Amino acid sequence: MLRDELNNLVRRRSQKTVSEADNRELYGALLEYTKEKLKETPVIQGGRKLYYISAEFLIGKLLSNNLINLGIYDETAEFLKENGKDLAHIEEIEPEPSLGNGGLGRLAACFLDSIATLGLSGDGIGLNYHMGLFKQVFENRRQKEVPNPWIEQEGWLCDTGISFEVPFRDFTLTSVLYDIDVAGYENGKNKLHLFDVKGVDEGIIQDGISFDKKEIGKNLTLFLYPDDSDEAGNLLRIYQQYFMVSNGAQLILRECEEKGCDLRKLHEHVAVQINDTHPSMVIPELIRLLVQKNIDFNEAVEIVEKTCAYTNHTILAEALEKWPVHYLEQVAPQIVPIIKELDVRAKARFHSPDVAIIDAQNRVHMAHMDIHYGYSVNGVAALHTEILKNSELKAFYEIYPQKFNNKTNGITFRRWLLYCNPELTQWIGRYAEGFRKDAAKLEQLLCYIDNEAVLDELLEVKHKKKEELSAYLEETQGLKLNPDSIFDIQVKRLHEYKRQQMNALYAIYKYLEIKSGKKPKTPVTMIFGAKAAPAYHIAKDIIHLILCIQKLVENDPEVSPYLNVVMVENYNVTMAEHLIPACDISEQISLASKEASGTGNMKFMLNGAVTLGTEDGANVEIHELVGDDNIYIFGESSDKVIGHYKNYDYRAADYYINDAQIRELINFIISPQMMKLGEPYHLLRIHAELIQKDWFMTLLDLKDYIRVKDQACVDYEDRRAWSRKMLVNIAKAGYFSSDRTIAEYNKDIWKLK
Ligand code: 26Q
Repeated sequence: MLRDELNNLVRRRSQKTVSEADNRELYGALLEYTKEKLKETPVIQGGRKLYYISAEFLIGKLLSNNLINLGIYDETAEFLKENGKDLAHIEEIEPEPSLGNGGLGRLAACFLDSIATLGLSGDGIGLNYHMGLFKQVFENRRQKEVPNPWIEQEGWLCDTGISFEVPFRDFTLTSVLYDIDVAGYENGKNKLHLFDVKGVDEGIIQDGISFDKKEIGKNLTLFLYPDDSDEAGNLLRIYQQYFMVSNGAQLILRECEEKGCDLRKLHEHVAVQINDTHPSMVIPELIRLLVQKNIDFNEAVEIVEKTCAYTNHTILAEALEKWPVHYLEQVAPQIVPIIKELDVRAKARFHSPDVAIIDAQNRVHMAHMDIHYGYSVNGVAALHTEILKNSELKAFYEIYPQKFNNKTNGITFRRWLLYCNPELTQWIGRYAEGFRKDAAKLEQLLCYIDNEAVLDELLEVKHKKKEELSAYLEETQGLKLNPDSIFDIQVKRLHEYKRQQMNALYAIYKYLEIKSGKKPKTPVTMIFGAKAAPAYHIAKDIIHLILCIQKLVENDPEVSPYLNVVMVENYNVTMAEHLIPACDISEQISLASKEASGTGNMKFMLNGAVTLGTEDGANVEIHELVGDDNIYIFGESSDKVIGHYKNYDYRAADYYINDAQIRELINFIISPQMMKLGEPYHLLRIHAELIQKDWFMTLLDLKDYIRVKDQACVDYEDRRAWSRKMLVNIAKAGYFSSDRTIAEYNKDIWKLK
């Protein structure tokens, strides 16, 4: 069947046989074929329907993912192979949409996969950014941003013909709705709804990713979160958010009415999950639309309260959205009186300024609106939720204890195991049953903890993935890696709290060690991958620092046989799929209390990497699951760190002055050799930052980090013992399946069926 259909399709599209067709032609045929199969897949039906609203859906490439979920991946790959073709090469043709920044967006994509896989009725609502997030290129060892156009003539987007009017203060925009089918793993399908603006104009992009921020009708869906460092950028962000939620709310009400539901009972038919505060305006917008439909204001508020639930992803103050009322008035004045009324009611009930929606400076605290007027508030890892309850949102926890709950994040094992690591999947399949549908079954692997033959096979799988990664990076980025070295990987958005700078200081330490004659038994390859927000200057300086160290090591024949430092360009989902299976040491080194959860940590664990991390986010739960022997923990506890912030008693300069080793590493940043390779202005700035500010306490944990990381490298030498650690990590990773996470959301919050 599949073979005949594909043969015919290729012939019809390109008048060629499969073996004659090139990869682009084959990609086109596979896309069309898969879309047809998706069309035939039944839409999941159910009682209550979930709408997961999110400004980001970092979905990654979709071809293989869809083939896997439709149950036709193996047959397709085999058929292509018979014709001398390689599916891995064909899928390289597919552009990767970058509709997310990082963790929060990727989580939304994993959730859609699991919602459909569990057979729950739930759609995503978001925006169709034409250029997504920027594409990162390196020039003179610095990050430059260029657009990432990903929408092609033929792609996964389906024009629905649905459109809505969205009223702004000065004009009204018409939307167009594109859908992407989301197939569950051997189950029915849901949809990802991406709204776009009718008159969006890619022609207004000037050099790099700059464009006229005032032409809202032309720029609204051009980029994901363009520069929020100036007023025009902030306003555009509010335009995007309101456009998303107004369209979303109109779609939700329309679907409800089409089903013949009574809007007064909206909450019985609909659950809206608000992914961080970016979609929070959906609350006043739903109220506004219900009132427009002749529902009394009080009743509308009650309905919405029973419909909306909020997920918090951060405790970083600068990422908690607080919009000045006059910004909202400029963009969508129609929701301002509603927000004001919600604020008046909240203030009448609770007098503490800590829980006000509108503060004394006339700013709207989006999270506060969500908590007062939603029925659930959740954090994304156990520690994170505790911090929310005990400090960050303490005042709210005191008034609404019943609303608070934890939902530890998860990842879809279809993409992060079955797809990206078929070799490991096969190995698991020899020793465990049923893990594809029930991730907890991975624990069966523990029976083989002392089986040397099984442990050696696991090492072989890892080595094969390291060879594959080396070949891939050489081919795509011209990087040369030694697959016999330890692969130590830190890939995630660049942020000071994630402390890539601490890892860079380790690279300097290792470089100086080797220079002084202390050579590691096994060479070490340190791999970085990270994008920095365009206006985040210190983050860009850290990238510059890493790229300079890369060059320094590369140029030094005394060091380069033992140490290799590489930063991959344009780290994205596709790159992650290549890197993660090849990793030995997973770097999860955020300052304790700052990383809400992390999800890369889970992907690495699942692929047999051992975590080197702080007791932060979901690392805490990984630690509990695998035990002390199968993880490397270092650094100050979150309680202590929170104490330092409270007491203002951390001074980086003290560490610099009092510790000769720390001083040596920091000063190396501005050594003559580094200044020759890099731009003095930027190296001086990061040097000064680390001594004078170091807001995320790099120097606090640096020595402990070096100690524990060196220990991990020593332990790596005992290959069997290391393999045992790998096995335990894989066996215990089942808890981090997003299927488990979604089952919990459904049981505690959505109650869909
Ligand atoms: C806010 C205001 C103005 C401009 C931009 C933003 C903004 C944009 C993106 C704020 C936050 C984000 C993204 C946050 C994010 O990705 N958080 C991560 O979410 C993951 C999933 O829960 C967690 O695992 C990570 O720990 C958390 O950092």
